[in-house]
Amino acid sequence: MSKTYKPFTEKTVIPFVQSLQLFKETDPLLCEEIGDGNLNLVFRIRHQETGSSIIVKQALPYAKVVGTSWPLTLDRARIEGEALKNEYKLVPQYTPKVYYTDKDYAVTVMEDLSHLTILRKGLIQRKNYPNLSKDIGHFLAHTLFFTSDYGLNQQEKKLFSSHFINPELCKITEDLVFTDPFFDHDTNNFPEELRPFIEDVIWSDEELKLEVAKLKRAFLTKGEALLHGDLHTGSIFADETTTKVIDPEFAYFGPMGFDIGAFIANLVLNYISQFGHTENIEEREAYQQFLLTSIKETWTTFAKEFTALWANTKHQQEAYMRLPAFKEAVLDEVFRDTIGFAGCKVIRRIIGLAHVEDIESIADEEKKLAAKKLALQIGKALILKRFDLQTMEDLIKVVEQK
Ligand code: SR1
Ligand code: MG
Repeated sequence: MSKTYKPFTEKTVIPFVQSLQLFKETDPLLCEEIGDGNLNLVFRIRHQETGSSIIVKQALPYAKVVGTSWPLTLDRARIEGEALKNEYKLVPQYTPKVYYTDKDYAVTVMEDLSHLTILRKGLIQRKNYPNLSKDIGHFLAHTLFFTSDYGLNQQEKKLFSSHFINPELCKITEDLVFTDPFFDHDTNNFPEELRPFIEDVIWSDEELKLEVAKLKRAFLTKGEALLHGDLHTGSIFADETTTKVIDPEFAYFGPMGFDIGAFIANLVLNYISQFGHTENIEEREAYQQFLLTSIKETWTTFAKEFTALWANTKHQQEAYMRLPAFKEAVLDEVFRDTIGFAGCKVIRRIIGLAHVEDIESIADEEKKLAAKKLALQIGKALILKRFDLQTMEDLIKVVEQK
């Protein structure tokens, strides 16, 4: 029998976690709602004496960032729970442990990662993340390979993909990433001073629109692997040694390059934002170098790991995998998709509904505007030049030369 959904409050969530036996009834518990994302409630419940804590994430039946006028399926909580469990099976070192899920209450109860920092915030503060790119490259290779037809049996993949039919969240991406920013749409959100630049550089460019249409088509039709679906730097917790990926509620079977491109786009956005965050040129350049190296290493780690998994006959699910040229062809296509999707993701964060703190927190208004223009130029170049670039060094040159 289904239970009745109701959004929890800081008070009502406590008896709920007690009923799960995650804490005792007599435990002194403190609860705080800490959700700062666009969609959900996030409660942290902490034992005041032992300090042990858990997270209860609950989906709201609408998009929090807009309000009740934008209804949104609660099924995304089930999808997130299933995606997290799958990721935990494949890459436990990069995944929070899930303790409990409940699709009626649209709840995921999981490990508290508050000892780590949300990566976006750390990058804005120019924190050091020596393991980040290797960790994310590894995360991407394993989650994508083992849910693709190369690492997962064709029958199992087809059946498994039925758990991740995610039409409403995919529609958000289709609109907010691939469509609205490329037209004068009412969901867009940008300062009026930027309008002439957007009209000139983005909206009036038919060649650009054609390439974005092709990338949107890939997002709509290419069910290569189970994606995280929203792998930006706000979906990652990290410190100098540990990296954890959270929030896969946008998970669906899509093109592998979409996840890789999302992560790279957010490093590019942080790179651009650093022009507005510090006057200290040496410090800025050193950090920007770290970001560019991280972009390169994310791809090289992904490609190396993916190649190793592919070469291991124990994992091979597809007859044509024995052709070395086939792997090269697959990786080449993923590379081009990655760059194109990264370009779309950069542009959507400047013109579209949802922005990033990296850019928005630039204090100087002129520098902020300059950063937005630079981001649009880089995003556009990535989309248009994706078939000319051969390596991530070429992509880095595009970012540096704009
Ligand atoms: C209405 S949701 C806006 C954005 O937030 C999420 O993190 C996704 O990126 C989505 O596009
Ligand atoms: Mg999210």
